Amino acid sequence: MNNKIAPSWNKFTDKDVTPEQVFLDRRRILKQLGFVGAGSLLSSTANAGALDFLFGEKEQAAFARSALQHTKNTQYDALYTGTLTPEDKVISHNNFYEFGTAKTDPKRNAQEFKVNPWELVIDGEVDNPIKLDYDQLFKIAPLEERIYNFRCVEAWSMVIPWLGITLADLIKAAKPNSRAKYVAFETLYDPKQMPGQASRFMGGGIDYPYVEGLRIDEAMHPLTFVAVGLYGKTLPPQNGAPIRLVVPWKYGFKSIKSITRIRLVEKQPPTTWNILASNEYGFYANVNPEVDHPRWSQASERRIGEGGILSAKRIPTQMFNGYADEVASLYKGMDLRRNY
Ligand SMILES: Nc1nc2c(c(=O)[nH]1)N[C@H]1C(S)=C(S)[C@@H](COP(=O)(O)O)O[C@H]1N2
Ligand SMILES: [Mo]
Repeated sequence: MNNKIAPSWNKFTDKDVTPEQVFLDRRRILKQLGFVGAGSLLSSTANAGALDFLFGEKEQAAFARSALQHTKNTQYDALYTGTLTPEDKVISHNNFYEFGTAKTDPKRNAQEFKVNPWELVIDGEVDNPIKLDYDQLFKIAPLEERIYNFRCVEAWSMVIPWLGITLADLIKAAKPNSRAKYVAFETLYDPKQMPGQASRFMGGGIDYPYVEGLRIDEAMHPLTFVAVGLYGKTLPPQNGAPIRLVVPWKYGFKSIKSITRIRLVEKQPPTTWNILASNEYGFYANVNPEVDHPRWSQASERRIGEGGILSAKRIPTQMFNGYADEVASLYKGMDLRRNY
């Protein structure tokens, strides 16, 4: 469809130093200038106005996150590599093209995003189609914390403590029937709130809404997670509030954010990055160090938040992102070079 438009992340491959490595955090600048201490300065309109040269108005209206009750599921802890990525990195280095294509855009542009009220519909090949409102998203099953490796196709990675439930628990509530062979996901479509949907340039040439899909056995796998939080609190909008997918053995673009619809279907559904550049991004998108992206190697990755300014600490990328023992059997007999 849009094969002639080069995906915007051409410009943002791992060769680039991320802006947050180069610029001091603005809060820290404020601190150094003596503005911050109590944090109360920012609630005064007069002072906030005086600080506009450092803080955009939107950044002053920081999205409120709530603590979430949860238990820790340590079952998969042996599979993550290295140490947790600091929270401030997880919530400031993002891909969420609905809010802009640069890594710092989502945090800057999403702070006023409204997640409540929300409606998530689960329908299609199911016996019990359901609609969940905002509060119900947190009550389908007890919330667990799971620490997972997270690997973007651009060859950067993080280790993130997510809060959520299995996708299987969510989907079972709708009672899929025997024709349900795939699961199709859709992100909210709301150009008034999502500037990348209102401008083809700002949105990286994607035809919105962003869509993703899984085979039913991938969707029902116990590793496949839907997150409603991270680091103990509800998700910030830049990470996909109020609810997003997390498939730890696949490249990050499969982990669709701010989901409004989950549809059980018979046929393999279209997926956003495959539509944009089918020779570069497949339906499966399993992390595989032996199958390079046409324009860069997938053999290693850069850990966000490790290695300090300008030093690009790289670690080897693992087959299925470290989850091969859990998921390799799903792909038995498949040619992983063809089904990238
Ligand atoms: N709706 C939507 N979901 C999305 C994206 C996006 O642009 N829009 N980007 C994907 C990509 S490429 C990655 S790497 C992850 C990034 O998740 P994070 O910002 O929470 O690290 O979100 C994925 N989900
Ligand atoms: Mo990504």
